[in-house]
Amino acid sequence: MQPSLRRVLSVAVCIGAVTLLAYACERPTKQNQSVLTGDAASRVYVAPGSYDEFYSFLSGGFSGQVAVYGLPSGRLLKVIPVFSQNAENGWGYNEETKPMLETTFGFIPWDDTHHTELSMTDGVPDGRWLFINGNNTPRIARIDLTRFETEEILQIPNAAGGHASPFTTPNTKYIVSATRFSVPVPNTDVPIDSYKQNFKGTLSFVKADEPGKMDIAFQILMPGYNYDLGHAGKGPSDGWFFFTSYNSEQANTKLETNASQNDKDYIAAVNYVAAEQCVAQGKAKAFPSQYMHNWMDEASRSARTETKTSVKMLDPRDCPGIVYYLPTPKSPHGVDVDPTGEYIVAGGKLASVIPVHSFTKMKKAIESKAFDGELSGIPILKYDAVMAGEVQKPGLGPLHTEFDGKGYAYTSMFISSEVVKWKLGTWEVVDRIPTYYSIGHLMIPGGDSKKPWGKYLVAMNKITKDRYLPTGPEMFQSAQLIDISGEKMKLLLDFPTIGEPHYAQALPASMIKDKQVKFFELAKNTNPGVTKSEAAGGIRRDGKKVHVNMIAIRSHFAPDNLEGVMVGDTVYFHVTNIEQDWDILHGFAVLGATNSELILNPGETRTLKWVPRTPGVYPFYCTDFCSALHQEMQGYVRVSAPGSNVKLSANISEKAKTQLSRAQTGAGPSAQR
Ligand code: RUQ
Ligand code: CUA
Repeated sequence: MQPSLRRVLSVAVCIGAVTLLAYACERPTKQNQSVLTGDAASRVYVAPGSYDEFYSFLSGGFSGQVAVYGLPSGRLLKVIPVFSQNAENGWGYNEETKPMLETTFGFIPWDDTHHTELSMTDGVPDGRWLFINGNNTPRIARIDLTRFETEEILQIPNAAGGHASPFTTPNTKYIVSATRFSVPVPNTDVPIDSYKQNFKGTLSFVKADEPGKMDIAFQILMPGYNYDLGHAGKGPSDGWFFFTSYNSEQANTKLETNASQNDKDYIAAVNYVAAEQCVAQGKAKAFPSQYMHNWMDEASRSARTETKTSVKMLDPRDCPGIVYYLPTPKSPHGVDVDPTGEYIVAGGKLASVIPVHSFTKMKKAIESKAFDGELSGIPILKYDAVMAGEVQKPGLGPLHTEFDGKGYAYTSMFISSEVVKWKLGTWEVVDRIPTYYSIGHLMIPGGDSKKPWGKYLVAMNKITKDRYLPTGPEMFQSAQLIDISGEKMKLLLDFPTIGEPHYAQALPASMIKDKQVKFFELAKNTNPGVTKSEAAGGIRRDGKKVHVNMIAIRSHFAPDNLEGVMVGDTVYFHVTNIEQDWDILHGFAVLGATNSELILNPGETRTLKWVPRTPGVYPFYCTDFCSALHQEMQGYVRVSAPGSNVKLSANISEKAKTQLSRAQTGAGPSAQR
């Protein structure tokens, strides 16, 4: 849900909901609350020093990042910078990470992250990677879960609004991305009202099983609708992918009304195994497309970037049998496949029921050609031939569904602000619980996989209103933890969240907590600016560029006095944290720098670019309180007027002198240079 729509709808929503469904936007009564509080407190209490049971990964929405919370406590463990520059640790500001944010549109310091997705093996989260989409400038990022850092970003060409992304196939062979906004493909200058003739959608299948090697395997050219969300089949439906679409009206203005005309829009069911075969048979066309691929080189911890120039584009007309349309009521949003792989659940934002399709019926309907015509060469299956059932009177505004692995489904109802629990197969509603307020996504750990850990559910709410101490016109979004272990859902905890979380993923902490990298090995650091010992530090001029090689260790920088820099120079501080110990970080900041600080992981080199404008003496210091003498961890750079004859020099510490003389007499480990 976009912020503007969110804001417009929110008011209507809560007013509407209060009158329509009195329980929806009410606060619990005092009495209720204390009963709830007593029991709930013990369920979410994680004693100081103890660990949470689950890691949960919430998208940061318009913050562009991912936030990691422990469950059940709701404690914020980390913000992982992805698509937005992060001044807190220099992501996207230092020279090593800037290339990660390069695109064919240039350097982009921000994006809107919507959906987190854990890598899977045989349809179950395996704890290797977390993927996240950039919605505004379509991209997919891979985060390595041994270090909680973004390691790779792939741009998606021929698309705009990478919303139906980054959902995975059961073995993470592919991650998908589909166009939210159809655009001319290739994008050219045409009248906007030529939408119906010129605008197209694309479904991208991205090869994802090898770190550092993400690439577009192929794209499928689709009618110009808005593609919204997707989920892979599993078990019997393995090999298929399902994407919701809306705006089958192909409106290009006032979509609010114009794209809500048709009674049904479509879920596109894609047989990607058949598509792969068509590609192998040469039925895809080489389609000139510029897009960038950025990745972290492991040894230098520096980003690399390459520009690709072509994709393989498949037109369903050239490859019959790869896409079918499942008619689905009223502008469907989410599409979720149950753990058995048989049921495909749609969230028709404006529908009065939750429609569920059957994969078995879909296969039969395809065999018996139970079609209702076709669109751009894509057969439309008959609604009655594919429908498994409809959940009646679920509430208002169904968006997303997750599963507990015990035969129940849980759907978020945006307009009536509640989670509705219903039974797969009988389609009866068995329980409902209000959320505060206007729930978007919901998440059960593993709840989109073959084996959900169906103990908790997290509701991610768009509107917080009166739930926390007020903080001016804008309140944080909020998450609510709900116990789903029993027959009745129980609200346990509220916690505020950064940005606007859309989707989330979670897994048991035991799967990844002992695999964490504690520091990077200095001996293996191949960053061209690395300094591996105090004696190796120094300063070097290369025309108007000055390179400083410096180490950081408790509690000093070496060298720490630099002279001979002139106005007109560009200075690169290559700082290496030579600590080899867990969680011992240093920072680096210099007076007047127009970017952020550096934060240095142990064993890592980071480079700060600095252009001094006036002569003077400029201090630098460590920004991360690392030791008792952290406040002593500082130094100076002297900057002279252009053409000055101050000699370029870097002081050398006593320790470095000893290291050097030992090296000269062969009495110890040699200084590395
Ligand atoms: S979408 S709730 Cu990306 Cu549902 Cu936001
Ligand atoms: Cu190093 Cu503070």
